[in-house]
Amino acid sequence: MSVFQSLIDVYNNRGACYVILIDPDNKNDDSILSQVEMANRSEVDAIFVGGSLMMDGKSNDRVKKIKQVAKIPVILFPGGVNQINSNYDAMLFLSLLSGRNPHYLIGEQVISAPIVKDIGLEAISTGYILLDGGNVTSVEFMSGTRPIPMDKKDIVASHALAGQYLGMKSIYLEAGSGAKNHVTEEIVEFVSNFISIPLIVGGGISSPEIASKLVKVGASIIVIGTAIEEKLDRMLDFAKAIHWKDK
Ligand code: 1GP
Repeated sequence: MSVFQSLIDVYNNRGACYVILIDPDNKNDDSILSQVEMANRSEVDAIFVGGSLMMDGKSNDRVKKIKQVAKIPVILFPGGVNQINSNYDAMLFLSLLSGRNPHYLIGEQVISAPIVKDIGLEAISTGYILLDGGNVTSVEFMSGTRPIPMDKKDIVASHALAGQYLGMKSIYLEAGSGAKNHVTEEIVEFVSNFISIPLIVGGGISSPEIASKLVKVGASIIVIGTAIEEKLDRMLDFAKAIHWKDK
């Protein structure tokens, strides 16, 4: 079974899928393995690994360690083509649909595609939509693209539907890591009713209560990074909120 299918099975059975984001940068060197061990014990369904910038050359070694310890799929959430390697179970094959920078719409993808084929990595085609979470995010700065204002739900939904019609397998609504404002319930509900492919939602989801509201209005996969980075014991609370159909 593909990694993507395993995620679909989880949200079909449990209401939504729970993913944590780990940044394999040197700032997290001491905490990475404890995050993975806690994820193994906390009903996390998959680990996204990625970041906009790596400050040393050891990120691939850290990914290898994550993969050795993880009992759940490890999925690359790439900040760039340089992060692709064979230690992952799959990758989000992203196109930054909300931007008008051709390099992030198709340029990086053309460079990556032959490498992904050579490695044999499962590519999960994903339309990536950046929303304005109230602060300038790394993605906005690094990609040179503007986020969509949070009150423009028609524009957000149109981008998502364009991604679906282009044949993408999922849509990622991103407020940015550490965002002040997460993607609103109103947008999640509107977009999830507008499209018929899975909806990944992340950025600034700071509590299980917020996660619970977002899954109930249609988020298929919730991504949590910052909120559990320094409070590993909250991981299970998020799991209970996200797997909302569990008895
Ligand atoms: C970023 O959606 C993820 O791409 C996670 O964001 O770190 O704010 O949880 P946070």
